Amino acid sequence: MEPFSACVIIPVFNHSNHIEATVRCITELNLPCILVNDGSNQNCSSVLENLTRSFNIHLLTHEKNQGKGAAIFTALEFAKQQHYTHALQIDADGQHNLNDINRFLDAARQNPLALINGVPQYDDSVPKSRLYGRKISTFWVRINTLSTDIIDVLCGFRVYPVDQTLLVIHENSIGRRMEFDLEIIVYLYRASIRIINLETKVIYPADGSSNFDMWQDNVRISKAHTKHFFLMLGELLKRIFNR
Ligand SMILES: Nc1nc2c(ncn2[C@@H]2O[C@H](COP(=O)(O)OP(=O)(O)OP(=O)(O)O)[C@@H](O)[C@H]2O)c(=O)[nH]1
Ligand SMILES: [Mg+2]
Repeated sequence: MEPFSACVIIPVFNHSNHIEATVRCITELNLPCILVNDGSNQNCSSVLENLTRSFNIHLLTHEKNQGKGAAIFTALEFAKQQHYTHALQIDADGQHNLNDINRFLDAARQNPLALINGVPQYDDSVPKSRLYGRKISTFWVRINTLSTDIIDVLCGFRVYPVDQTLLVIHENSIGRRMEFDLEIIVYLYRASIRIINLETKVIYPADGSSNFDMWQDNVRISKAHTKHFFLMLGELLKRIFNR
């Protein structure tokens, strides 16, 4: 069996308030850390540059903003070049529970071919609109996979098996913005990758900011659900006619 070698990947777009604490924690855990500056503004870019002086991290840069999915793709390609077998994805905005990093990596170590998927446990800080949006997404994913195997599709805290994930990205047309999180997990499921759901606390820090565009990102997410609905329908019909 291939040896297990994990890194942490962080897509960053204009999130500078919590990134230092996140990077500090990851490096204290002795984990390699790959940041992708996805065309951030001057202030955030300077904060990220400064981090490379204080910590032993990799900083990759998109000159122009390309989207969260594009940033994760860049990070995964780099992780593969560096021979990491697994990549733990975490957001830059301080929403995720750093104390869960080792628990998620342990699960990946024990199940190296699976995707370890974060299932958010919110406190009262969560905006209601985001909570309802998630419920709708979960409903559609259950229909589109004809299963209840995926408990949440939008959580940015998860561990990818690098080779399997890149293969699925190369073989399919996957959105490069916020719809990436949901599309990649559905495509991995369709490629028979086991999904292991683990609960993790997610908060909305008082000084946090979201780049989630309630209109455009929700339209992208709805389009992705519609696409996967028809893919599911096509496969269902194929199965019925091939009987
Ligand atoms: N929205 C957005 N985020 C990006 C982009 N590129 C990288 N990111 C990073 O992706 C992560 C998630 O972004 P957020 O704006 O917090 O979106 P979210 O966590 O899904 O939404 P909230 O639940 O409202 O916080 C953060 O680490 C961002 O810095 C991009 O083009 N757009
Ligand atoms: Mg966020």
